[in-house]
Amino acid sequence: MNLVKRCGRGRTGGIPVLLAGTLALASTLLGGPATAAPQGTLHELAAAQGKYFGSATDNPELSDAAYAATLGSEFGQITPGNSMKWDTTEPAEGRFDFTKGDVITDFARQHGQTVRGHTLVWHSQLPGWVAALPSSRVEAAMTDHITREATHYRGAVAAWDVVNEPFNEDGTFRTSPFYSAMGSDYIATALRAAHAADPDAKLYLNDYNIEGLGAKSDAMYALASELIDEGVPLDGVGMQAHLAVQYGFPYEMRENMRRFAALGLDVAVTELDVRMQLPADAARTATQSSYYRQVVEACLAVERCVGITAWDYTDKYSWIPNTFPGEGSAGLYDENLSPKPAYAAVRTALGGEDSGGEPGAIKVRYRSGDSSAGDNQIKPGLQVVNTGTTAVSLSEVTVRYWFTGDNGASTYATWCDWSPLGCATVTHRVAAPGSPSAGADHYLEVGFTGGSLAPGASTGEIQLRLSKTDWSDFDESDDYSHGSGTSYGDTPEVTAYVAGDLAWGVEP
Ligand code: 9MR
Repeated sequence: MNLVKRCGRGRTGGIPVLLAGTLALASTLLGGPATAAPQGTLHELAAAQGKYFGSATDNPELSDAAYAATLGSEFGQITPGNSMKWDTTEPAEGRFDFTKGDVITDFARQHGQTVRGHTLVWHSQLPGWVAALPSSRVEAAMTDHITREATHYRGAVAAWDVVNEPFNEDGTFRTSPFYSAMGSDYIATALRAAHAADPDAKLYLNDYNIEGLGAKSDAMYALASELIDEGVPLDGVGMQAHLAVQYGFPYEMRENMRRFAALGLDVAVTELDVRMQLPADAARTATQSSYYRQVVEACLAVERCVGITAWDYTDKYSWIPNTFPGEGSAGLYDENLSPKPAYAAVRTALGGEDSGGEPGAIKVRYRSGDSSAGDNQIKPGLQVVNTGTTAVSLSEVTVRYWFTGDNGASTYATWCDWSPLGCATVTHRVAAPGSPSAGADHYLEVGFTGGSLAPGASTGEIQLRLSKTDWSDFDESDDYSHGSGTSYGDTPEVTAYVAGDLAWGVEP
């Protein structure tokens, strides 16, 4: 059941914003524990934070009942991947066909979703007749196209990608029939025509590789500033966010969003996916989850970021394998429509529980690898086990083994002697808590550079070792986490954390 009622068009991007805090309130009214993370769909979780969470879709996919069910229930916003593009809506000059787009807006209406219209002016998926026009006729053709389409969808489309992908990678304007005919003025002309046709729609410029700071986003920033100065109707900038694990996360995404917001613009993540080289392995999957999480965190951190749209939500209908041979697995759901670790990461980032119930359900098993509790080394053996029903991203997991330094140097050396994951993926260091407690004035902190732990899976034994740099002896017998058992057992005195939150054990 959808607990949240949608209100009318909100200030934020013209996309109806769900009542922030409604979920928290409902949970309190229903007697839920005050600390419990909210349940709900991705969109409900986003809406509780004043954002939407949406997905692209396309007409052929809607006949897939299982696909359509999740599209209709989990997402509060949809974008037609193809059905509102020029080649579909005006395949021949003056012959308009809105049939496919209407199917999308009908679906949205039936499911209480908002629609981002995509896209009015784009160099691609442009019918041949536009490119064949003499320059002198391009402006009229463009304004006519915009006027007819934006008028048709008035009231059904909350925000338009008026101009899509106007820039080259180096920040110069991309050549297109529109640029060739009108220079960069075509952008202001297009925005004015869209505003005249639908004064209530929020009007966006949309592009890829503008998520981080860089030459291309600088160009978009300069263009947006200029349009605003000239009083051109521009409401927002769409960052497509077609990310890839092999290319790194966009540089300073949050800061980049903030500078557009400071111009008085909304920002939307419009086409999010995170592709990888196939086959997907644990490390790539974990990196993907972390990219999805970081996008959500960036959007949550910037008030004018109105929402996020996945392009599309499932690998079953992703555009990636056709365009990037050998790459894929870019979506939140797999080809069988099952949520992937990235889905859990997004839920968690939105403030929800993962679908396993417990946020990052893990436990630690420990044994002492030490024959003597009074020598100059401590040798814990640790295993982290996923006790939940969804994968846990190991890069978010840390484990603390608590001990006392006793007398002698207070600097330490640490080693990973063996791990089936490879010691290169295991990080280790000694740190001191803010205030020492009995048996615990230091802890050995163990982490992971990447990887993913499937439900029920264990990291296997990680053999660790630490000493003081002056090699003086320890007295381990009073250490909080120390045990003398030489076979593995669940050990709450060795604590574990997911994304910094205590997930296992009892701290000293
Ligand atoms: O998802 C769309 C895919 O089905 C089409 O084949 C493709 C053709 O260019 O366009 C895809 O969507 C694009 C979007 O309109 C603009 N940004 C890039 C997207 C991926 O190509």
